[in-house]
Amino acid sequence: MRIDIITCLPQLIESPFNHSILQRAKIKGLVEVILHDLRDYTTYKHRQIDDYAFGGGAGMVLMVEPIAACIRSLQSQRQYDEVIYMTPDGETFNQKIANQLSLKGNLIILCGHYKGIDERARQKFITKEISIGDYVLSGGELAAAVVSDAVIRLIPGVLSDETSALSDSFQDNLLAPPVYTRPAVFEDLTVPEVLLSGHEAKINEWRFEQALHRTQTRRPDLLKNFE
Ligand code: 6GU
Repeated sequence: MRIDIITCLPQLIESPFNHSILQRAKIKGLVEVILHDLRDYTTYKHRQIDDYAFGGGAGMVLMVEPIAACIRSLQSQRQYDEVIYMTPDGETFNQKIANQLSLKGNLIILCGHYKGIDERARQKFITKEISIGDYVLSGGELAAAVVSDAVIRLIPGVLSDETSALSDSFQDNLLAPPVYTRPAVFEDLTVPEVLLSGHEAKINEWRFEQALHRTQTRRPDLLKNFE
């Protein structure tokens, strides 16, 4: 998979891709993440990429031309499956959308900033609009990193069997069960006996019951989608 991220603040999203699982995915050649600085695509003086909103109002709007130039330059080099715009008024991101995106080959993710982007950029280029939840961020960069992380870890080969995405919370609309490691006794707290038993069937049954109980008590809304 190849993900091209367009932003006016590339430094803001560099780090998440250079550590841990996402870094390993890059080194293994399973994903390429390329950051593009929108300012490299403007023809305005002083690398300007935003301007006042027509009709007035507070806040600057990203101009359509640098966005068009950047997306067209990328699209002239390869086919993209989706051109995603990160915006609080997009579809709320979830595991199902992550699963769908993980099957794609090439993605463009455009990060908005300031008061948003010129509506005509959305009309002409954007195929999918994603929000990561009902709260407002200063820009789309952190949201783009969240979406990329959720998608990349689902690409076959990125996770080992041990960390398999199949046992994640939400993958089957159940929250994950509690987990324990050494020591078996910490102060007044012990590890549930069954986990020390070595009885795999019983352990799996216990984990499923715990997952179900957690979901019932914390996120009963998920159970109506339970498969
Ligand atoms: Cl994608 N962008 C911004 N600016 N705020 C958000 C968001 C995106 N998703 C939730 N809040």
